[in-house]
Amino acid sequence: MTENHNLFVALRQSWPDDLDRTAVEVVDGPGAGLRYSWRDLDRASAMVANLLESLELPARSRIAVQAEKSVESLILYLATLRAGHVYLPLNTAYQSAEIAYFIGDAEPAVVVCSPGNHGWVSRIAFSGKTRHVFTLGDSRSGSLLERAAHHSDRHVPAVCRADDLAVIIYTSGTTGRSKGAMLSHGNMLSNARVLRTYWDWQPDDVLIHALPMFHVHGLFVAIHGALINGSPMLWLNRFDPATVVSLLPRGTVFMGVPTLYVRMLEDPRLTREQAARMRLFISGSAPLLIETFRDWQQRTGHTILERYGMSETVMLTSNPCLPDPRHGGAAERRGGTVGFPLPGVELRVVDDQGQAVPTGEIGGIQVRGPNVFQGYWQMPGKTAQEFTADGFFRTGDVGRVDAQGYVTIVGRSKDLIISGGYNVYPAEVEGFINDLPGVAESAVVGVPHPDFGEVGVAVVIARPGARLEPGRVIGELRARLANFKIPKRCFVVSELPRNTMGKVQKNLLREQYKGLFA
Ligand code: MLC
Ligand code: AMP
Repeated sequence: MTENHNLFVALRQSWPDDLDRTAVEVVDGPGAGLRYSWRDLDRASAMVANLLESLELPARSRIAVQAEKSVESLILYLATLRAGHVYLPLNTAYQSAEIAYFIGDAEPAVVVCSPGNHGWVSRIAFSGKTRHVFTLGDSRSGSLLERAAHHSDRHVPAVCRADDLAVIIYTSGTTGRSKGAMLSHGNMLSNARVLRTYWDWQPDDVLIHALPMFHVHGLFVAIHGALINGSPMLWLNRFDPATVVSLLPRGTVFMGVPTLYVRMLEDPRLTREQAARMRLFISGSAPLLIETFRDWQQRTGHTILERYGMSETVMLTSNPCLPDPRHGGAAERRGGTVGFPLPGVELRVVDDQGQAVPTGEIGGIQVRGPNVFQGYWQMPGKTAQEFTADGFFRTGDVGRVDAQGYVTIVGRSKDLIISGGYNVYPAEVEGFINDLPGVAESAVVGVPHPDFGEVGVAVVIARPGARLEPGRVIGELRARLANFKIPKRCFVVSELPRNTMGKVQKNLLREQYKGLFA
């Protein structure tokens, strides 16, 4: 018989024998207090999978989802895997121009959106190749669940190969065009299995889940971690530092981007006693400042474990949870580093000619392994460019590996701002600014920010004779772009610094504005 590599099957195998135990307890929002058992997840995902099958979609159809975080959206994710289709999560902050691009590019057969957005989302979807638009609210409302209610709660998972697509995650592009990173069932399963061992998941672990579920961190690292270990989750639809701090005595594992740790440190109730039952705090998606790492250690007695990954590769490196025999039993979680390449991940640091640099020297990070994606959706040229002849993926991150094997990220060769754990590509924002009336040119740069780590600042030149108000520029962008991409400040200037080739010197702008939010 063919082996089934469907990720859902592997996750499901790890659930407890007693399916009536709690799998998810909702802590906030309209469903606060609700408990979902493992049986509930199983039955409800079967019903939604049967609904998807009743639509008689072509195999591996894209199911695009822009819905508020809820346990039902988790169920929809599991149902999509079960039915062998391809899940395409979209940030709830995306506005219509962004959604129109993703739907036009991915051509999903099904779009699921919040009830409040149904009007404009369905207009976009039906003007393309989408045949079905369902709604899903955060209070168990909407047409998706209404329709699923008529379907059986038993379902045999679709048979998938390891390299069959399971998910497409859009990552913004350096040229402004977003690229859909295609991840297979095998990519995600290999990573989930490695992390289960490397982070020493325990039978009695309880995950506090407070991240959004439309990106790799909240969806794959956190949810797969709990589901492949059969561990329950304390579920927050929105991150709130006070709520997480109050939950610490009931949890054992927490995952966050650095902003979450910065905000929790501001809560005076964060103490050693409060965090005494916790086993593991994990940080990633953006650099964790050494001050945050130390403050956390001092306040809670716990050493945050920092790890590094990306949408195209899921997780790549991690500080050790247990002594790592591959590195002489090193057990230290070293602040400022992202730890060791995970078992099975090959990582090398190269110079501009692609030659490996000596230990400790800085260069471009390249990676290879079973976790590395299948390529960019419908961009074979771009995909080919990002891989070396021997199959390593060029991450666009710049770093070094020390003599003990610890990897440190020192920067990025890609022009990328990471704000509160979300990626913002300056070229995309500049494109929108340049389209505004009265704008001749613009440059967007990232500057340090105490809460978000880094935020965008726009520097704009007006057309001759035009008068530009910084506040108006920002106001116009709000209607067009996801809120986290909006520059926090805008300056109208008469010229931009340029090098002899005429290229804008963004390093000088970064230097000039670096103290804005100090
Ligand atoms: C919100 N705002 C942001 C922002 N989030 N500004 C810059 N950067 C951000 N990340 C702004 C809004 O525009 C708004 O501004 C104001 O803050 C309040 O919005 P909000 O939605 O109420 O914010 P809040 O709920 O406080 O959200 C902050 C946050 C959120 C940190 C909780 O951004 C978050 O959940 N980040 C996690 C991102 C994540 O999961 N990344 C993983 C990527 S995967 P205004 O002006 O409109 O009031 C990846 C791979 C890997 O990178 O390795 O993991
Ligand atoms: P994304 O495209 O959203 O998956 O973002 C991936 C990028 O986030 C990586 O290429 C890195 O630049 C960055 N990143 C992830 N984790 C870390 C980390 N621990 N430290 C520094 N940068 C990180």
